[in-house]
Amino acid sequence: MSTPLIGIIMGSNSDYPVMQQAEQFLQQFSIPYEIRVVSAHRTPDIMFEYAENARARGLKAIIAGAGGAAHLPGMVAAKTTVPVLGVPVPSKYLRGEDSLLSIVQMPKGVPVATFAIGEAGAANAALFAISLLANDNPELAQKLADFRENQKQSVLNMDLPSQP
Ligand code: RP5
Repeated sequence: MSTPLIGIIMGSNSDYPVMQQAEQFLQQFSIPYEIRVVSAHRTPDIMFEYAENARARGLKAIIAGAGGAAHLPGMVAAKTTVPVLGVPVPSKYLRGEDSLLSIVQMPKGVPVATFAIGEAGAANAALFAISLLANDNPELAQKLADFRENQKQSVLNMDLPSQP
């Protein structure tokens, strides 16, 4: 695989069923990516090293998913100017609302683009990362346009049980 352009990180392998949605979209659009577990509170030094080296390694965006007191995206953003896309992972007791608030309420000056809780957020984070790459890549922009057109067609083809 060529040099990764997008990094997917998550606080635990228990986040993978959600973050897999992001991975699937990067695969579908043939985007070189890497994916790994990086925990803010259990491997803080590795998290900082990952963030500090991200730009020099050629990453164009980092998709960071975490649950609970989800400080991973914010702490990564604190150590890099590569865009960080935060995905709140559903938590056991608060259904991910805690994750969402932890990620979205960044103090002014260090942004984290925050997505929806769960699978939709992971998928949309990947699509957003792809759209960033498409700014400089007309072929990729066309693939995104095709994807949107397919979505449109699937809605136009929707049947309802009571339709005559
Ligand atoms: C966070 O704690 C992870 O992002 C995960 O969502 C949550 C629970 O982690 P595990 O106990 O499943 O490893 O760090």
